[in-house]
Amino acid sequence: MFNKELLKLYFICGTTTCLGKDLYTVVEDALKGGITLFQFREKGEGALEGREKVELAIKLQELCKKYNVPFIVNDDIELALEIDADGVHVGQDDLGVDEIRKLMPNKIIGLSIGNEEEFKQSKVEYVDYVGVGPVYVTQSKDDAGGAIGYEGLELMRRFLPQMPLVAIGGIQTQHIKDIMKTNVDGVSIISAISYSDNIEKTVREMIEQF
Ligand code: TZP
Ligand code: MG
Repeated sequence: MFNKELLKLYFICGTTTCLGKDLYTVVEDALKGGITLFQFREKGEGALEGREKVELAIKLQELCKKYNVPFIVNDDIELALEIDADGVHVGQDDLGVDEIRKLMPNKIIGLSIGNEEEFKQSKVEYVDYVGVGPVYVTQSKDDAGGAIGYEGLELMRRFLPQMPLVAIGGIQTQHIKDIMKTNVDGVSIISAISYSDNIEKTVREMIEQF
């Protein structure tokens, strides 16, 4: 059974979304601050590929293990299988979650759903949690759909009353209290954490909002 408490403060990052800082240090500081889940999302221009990507993933996975925080891989099912990651997160255009479930019967599978149409085409019975957004406009994902606001989060909660849900997209510390009123289980964040000058402190302040 997936523990939805893990979704509380879900940090997502890769080498292209941390202003050129050292990703290992960024993740270590976020872990020290108290993130509850980490997703390695290595994509976009200049993203690592091949062995470099695998080796960094293994280092980050070992780091997360030290803090007892599960390590999720974005999109790259092959990588997740190769390093025995705790799970994967995929979007609507990736390999179907029914197929992924066959490949990883006991791992965490997360799926992004942005609107009603995507909800209708999603095989949610195969997933452990759903990422819902973007709540606000975001610079961190080129193909993110339009901002869905709190109404979008509330709508997804009506569609999926029992599903662990995590809000995503443009979320800053000061939004967390209001977002949690929509009955999602947590927030997932890239830039408000990775761009911070004091990541550990920022993460602590976020945790205090719950
Ligand atoms: N999926 C929907 S919005 C988004 C992803 C990966 C980007 C979130 O990044 P940020 O910087 O927290 O807005
Ligand atoms: Mg994807």
